Amino acid sequence: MAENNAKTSYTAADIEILEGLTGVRKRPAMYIGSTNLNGLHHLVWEIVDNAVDEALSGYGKTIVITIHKDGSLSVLDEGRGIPVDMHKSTHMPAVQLIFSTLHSGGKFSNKVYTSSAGLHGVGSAVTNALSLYCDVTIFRDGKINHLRFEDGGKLVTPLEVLGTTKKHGSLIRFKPDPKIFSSVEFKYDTICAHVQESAFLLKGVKFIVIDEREGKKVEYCYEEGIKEYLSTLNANKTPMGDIIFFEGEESSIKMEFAIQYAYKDYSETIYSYANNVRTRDGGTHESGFKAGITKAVNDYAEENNLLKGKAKLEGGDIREGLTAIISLKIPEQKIEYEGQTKHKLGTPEALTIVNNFIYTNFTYYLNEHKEFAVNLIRKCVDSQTARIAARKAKDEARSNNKKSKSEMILSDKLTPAQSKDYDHNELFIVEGDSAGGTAKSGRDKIHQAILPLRGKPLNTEVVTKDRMLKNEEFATLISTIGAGVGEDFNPDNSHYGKVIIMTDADTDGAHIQTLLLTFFYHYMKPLILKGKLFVAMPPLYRVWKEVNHKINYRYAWDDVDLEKAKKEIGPGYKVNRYKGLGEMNDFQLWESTMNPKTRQLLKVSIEDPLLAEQRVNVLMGNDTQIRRKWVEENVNFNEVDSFMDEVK
Ligand code: TSJ
Repeated sequence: MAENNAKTSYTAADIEILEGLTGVRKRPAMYIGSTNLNGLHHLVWEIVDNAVDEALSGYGKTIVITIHKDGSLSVLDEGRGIPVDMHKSTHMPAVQLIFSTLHSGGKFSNKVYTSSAGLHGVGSAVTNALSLYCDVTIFRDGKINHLRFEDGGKLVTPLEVLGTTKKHGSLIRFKPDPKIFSSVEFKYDTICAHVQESAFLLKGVKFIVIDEREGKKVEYCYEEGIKEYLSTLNANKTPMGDIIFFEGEESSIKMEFAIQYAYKDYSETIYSYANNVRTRDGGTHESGFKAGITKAVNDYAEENNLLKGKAKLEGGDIREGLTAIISLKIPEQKIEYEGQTKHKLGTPEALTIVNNFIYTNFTYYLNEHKEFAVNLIRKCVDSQTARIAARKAKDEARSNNKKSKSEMILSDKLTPAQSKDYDHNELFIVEGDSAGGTAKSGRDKIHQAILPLRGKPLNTEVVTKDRMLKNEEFATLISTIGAGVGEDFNPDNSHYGKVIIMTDADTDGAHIQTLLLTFFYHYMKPLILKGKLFVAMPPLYRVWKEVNHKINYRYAWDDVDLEKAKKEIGPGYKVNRYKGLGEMNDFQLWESTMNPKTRQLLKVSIEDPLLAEQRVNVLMGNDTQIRRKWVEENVNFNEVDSFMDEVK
């Protein structure tokens, strides 16, 4: 309406805004991490998070996410509607500012607990800046308000009132710009997995995901929240006792815990969250949780004379077979993270609060459930006994200084590192003997070991554990890493701080990578969870030019990078294309792919535990039809998608 868009001339604010959004388009990765599929979906999370925040504040119980046929995506909530009132100094409606200025979020909200999933804390403006269009409809105060941006955030339809309504809420529809992203195809499965995780954490909020391209639709709504999350994770296990659930609040920190033990399970699975964002590397809340459980179990065992003269239980003894979900809501001003990313909670208060809370409540629970308590302590003592026996056997093997049979097999294949500083050693699993040879002469002999692989590894998804163990390649790999396998695998015993898969950048290489990842996922999952498994990124090109008998050169990792490299080297450049690792000489392989100072590595992560399980089964299982369909729909080997996570 006229009075709402009475702007006729450019102001300083307009110019600032324009520059802000242009900046996002110039350096999108700074705001969304990357311009691959991960980055594309960041746009979605950024928008959805706003709707989630509104629901978290108590407004609106349903959020609808729709992938439209034109490649756009919309998010609809039933909240109060984004404010449309005029902002004083800029003479712009608040909603317009929200979509056109960076970091404006805080100015318009006084929320206490906000989710902040975006790695870089970016705003709706970033999504707008990276879209062909962004269409905003707000149902508020009985009116349907509308405005529209096009071509990277240019306002083409100022705020107008389209009619009246009894509804309230916000509807945002945007279409990502293919000039920015390597792919603009939203993935239904990726969106579902993320949304399901949010739904587990937001008790009672209903999420609907619709894919109009293929007529698919799913609803996620969990009245029981993280309890249902845990029962989904443990669906295929043999539980020991019920799901234990605690919730409480202390100094404005709200906490929820779901805990369950399982028989025949020796792994420890803890998923922790702060303000609905996964804290993948744990932090103070997780440490407090572990300390609380350890003390509660030890005190109980001692008071009831269940240890019978044995030593105190270690934390690890108590956590074998444990699955737990920890969810904390921490007020904005108290939230702190460790490191650059938001993967590790740093808030010191969370440690003591959680520790005391868990100690008190778990102690109470044990006293109220004697049978469970006795079973649990028996299981812990078994773990303790096994741990002590394993340590003893290892010490003996070491003092005998004899090589075991498996160690002898590996000795002629493995080129070991000279250092015994395991944490700083790196194992390169290399495709093919010839690349293995190059890697052997190019490596840092002190800290890098090379294990060449011949041919395609066995598909461990479709064979039994016995057959896998008889396979020479895997037997060698297991003894090389030296930390056991399957239930007995202990990442703390790994002979390498980093295990790096290095294959050619072609489809065969990608297949080998997948087969190895499948193996690690099934038999050495804790290695992945501890962030010790990586994929090397060999460059695809080397751009060079001779100037005054000197060669200037630079490697390039993809086609976009290649264009940059050509510009940097300047007219007269020549390009080598590497079809495989074998086409590089030892120095080139070292400086481009192996040297920690110059290489690019991808850390393998299990972004979403539920989806990862599903994916591995679909991709590697026996049902070739499902598999082919999945591969056709999802696999893009030119691109690193959410199965992995970029580090350097
Ligand atoms: F729908 C959506 F998910 F796409 C989306 C919803 C996207 C964006 C960018 C924002 C929202 C959104 C924002 N939903 N609800 C709100 N609420 C507010 O911005 C709001 C409403 C009222 C008040 C108030 O104090 O009256 C304050 C705020 C922050």
